[in-house]
Amino acid sequence: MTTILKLGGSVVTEKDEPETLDEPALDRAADAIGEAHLDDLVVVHGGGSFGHHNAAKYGVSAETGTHDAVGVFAIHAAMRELNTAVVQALQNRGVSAVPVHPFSLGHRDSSGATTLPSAGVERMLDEGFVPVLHGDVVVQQAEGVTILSGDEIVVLLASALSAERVGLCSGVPGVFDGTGAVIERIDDFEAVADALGASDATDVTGGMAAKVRELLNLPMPAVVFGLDDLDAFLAGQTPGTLVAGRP
Ligand code: IP8
Repeated sequence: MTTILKLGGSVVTEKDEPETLDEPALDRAADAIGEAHLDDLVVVHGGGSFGHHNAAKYGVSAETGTHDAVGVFAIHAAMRELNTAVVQALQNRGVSAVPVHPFSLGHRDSSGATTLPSAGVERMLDEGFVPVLHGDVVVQQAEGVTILSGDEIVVLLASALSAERVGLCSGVPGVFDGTGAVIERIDDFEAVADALGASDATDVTGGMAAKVRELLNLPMPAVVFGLDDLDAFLAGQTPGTLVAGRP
């Protein structure tokens, strides 16, 4: 049974401090993953203060690209640094984590449709590894390079690998409604659109609203929850918000 777990950038980094890890949070996440001993686990992590500050600095977003190789490398290098920290935290708990860098794999056409070959990730799973991917830069026709969010990677891989379980460990305990309560289940974007405000920190890929939109495109349900509920998710429970997908 394949599980895809995204660790949000706001979970594993100090989102408002450029290129700063949230080490206690990363340790907690890595402890939970290490203790769960899941077979067929793919981890994807977001950009947090490593990706988004650099993307903003070089004026790159999911839609607006750059041909400035220095900027491309700065964003990618920061994400590799964060990826190394995540892989090492997992390896320290005995998890067979290995890095996978989407910039070297994927590409986009001029409409923004992304191709991300998954055969290598599948082979890694077959060989007992835990691939750890990350939000990254991606080459895009007519734009140079744009941002590929970890959420989009989750959606692409969940479909390609026919994942049974998809979880997004976020900086909040689920998707909030207008009153600040966690919405238990979302079937349709319009029903919750008003309640989903923009992210409060620099986030070039759109915060919770974009996350929910992406997840509603999945052929399987996905679960959005906070770090306190990571153990529960890995144990097979459905904490936080269930986003129904389009089975
Ligand atoms: O935090 C964005 O990934 P996300 C990655 O999953 C970069 O949206 C490079 C900003």
